[in-house]
Amino acid sequence: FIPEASAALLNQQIALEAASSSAYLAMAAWCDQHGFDHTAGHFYKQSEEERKHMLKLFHYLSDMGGLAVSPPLSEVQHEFASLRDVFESALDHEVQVTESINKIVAACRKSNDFATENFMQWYVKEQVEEEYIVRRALELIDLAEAGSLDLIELDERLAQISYPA
Ligand code: OFO
Repeated sequence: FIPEASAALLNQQIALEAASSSAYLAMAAWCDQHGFDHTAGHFYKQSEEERKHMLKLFHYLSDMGGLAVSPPLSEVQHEFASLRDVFESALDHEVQVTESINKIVAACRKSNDFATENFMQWYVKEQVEEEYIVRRALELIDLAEAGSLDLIELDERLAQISYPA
């Protein structure tokens, strides 16, 4: 059993994760086109991850007896002014996702939906990692702009960032 209100929030989150997957696919294409092959690889991987995040929610909602909705395709941004612009957009996006997840957790607490709250804790932790990776990417871009890294090195380093567990 899942409360209606939780089911509606999870369907919104499913749509947001699907939008993340599409947004990162477009960022991968931009990076590919501008010679940042390794960074493109990072975004292709990220796009797949977001689809997994979406499916995890989708299965949870279905398994709890709710109706999971396959989200319609939304508008996707394909043009970026620079690599910095790509990562700044990615950070804005991740912060929006974090806020949405926090809202779901708060709503679950209020309605005593502890099962969904517990399920959503995985996403709370995941967002800490995802935001870290994009912030670290922006720091590396700062270093490149200050002349400490060339663009080839930057491209390689961007694809190697991992969360310090
Ligand atoms: Fe699904 O974590 Fe990013 O958006």
